[in-house]
Amino acid sequence: MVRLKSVQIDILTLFPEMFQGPFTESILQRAVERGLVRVDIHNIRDFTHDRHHTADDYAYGGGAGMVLKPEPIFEAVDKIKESQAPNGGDLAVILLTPQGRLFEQKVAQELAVQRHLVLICGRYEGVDERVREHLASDEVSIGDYVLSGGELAAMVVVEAVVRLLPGVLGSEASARDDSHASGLLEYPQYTRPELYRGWAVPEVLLSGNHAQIARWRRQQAILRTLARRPELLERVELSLEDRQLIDSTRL
Ligand code: 6GU
Repeated sequence: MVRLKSVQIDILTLFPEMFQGPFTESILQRAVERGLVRVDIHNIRDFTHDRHHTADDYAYGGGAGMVLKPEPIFEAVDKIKESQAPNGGDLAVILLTPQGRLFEQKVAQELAVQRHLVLICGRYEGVDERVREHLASDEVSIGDYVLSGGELAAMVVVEAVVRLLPGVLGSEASARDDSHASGLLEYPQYTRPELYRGWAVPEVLLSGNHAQIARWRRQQAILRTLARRPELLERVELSLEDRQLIDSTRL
């Protein structure tokens, strides 16, 4: 068996407790136990030096809302760089912010080849601009809606990235066939019973004809994507047969 090098993920947050539940469940926990990934949560407040552990302050120029101070964030990343560097010291520092680039499967795949990720959870009101300019190598948002902080976004990123790491999922095929992995939504899935409340499983899936099943699934994935997320089709490589199927729905 090939020994897979573990991926290191460090998360900087003001609310470390938020990560307790989600990170001790299911796939992620298993990946950690198998040594495929290591996740360390750091409290930004631990890198403050004043008596009150001040992590935020008023905005210069005025206005409502507090701004995360740069010093504790820079110092936390410095310490991570010093004490770790287990993977050659190359690390991607990602700021979670609604201003970031949209997190899509493509971005998850990009991050999944990194050996060391540092995720900084911003707060909605703001992070000192020098963090973005001089510390973060990337900024990511999980969608066009407002969260109070980057914590849930960081969990989303970790979940999406970790399941792409080699050895994490039971079968490599299940990640490959996922909705969005191919650029298409996933085809319909059925399990037993064959007939439930009068609703039957499509005949083709019981046929044992693997070529026909693959063809049906491709068609279903295309039709479903066309119906629900037509804009996704523009980015997918389509065969002549795929195009004919799409054209036939437009008649
Ligand atoms: Cl990464 N942070 C916050 N605060 N809100 C968001 C987000 C991130 N992504 C979508 N909304």
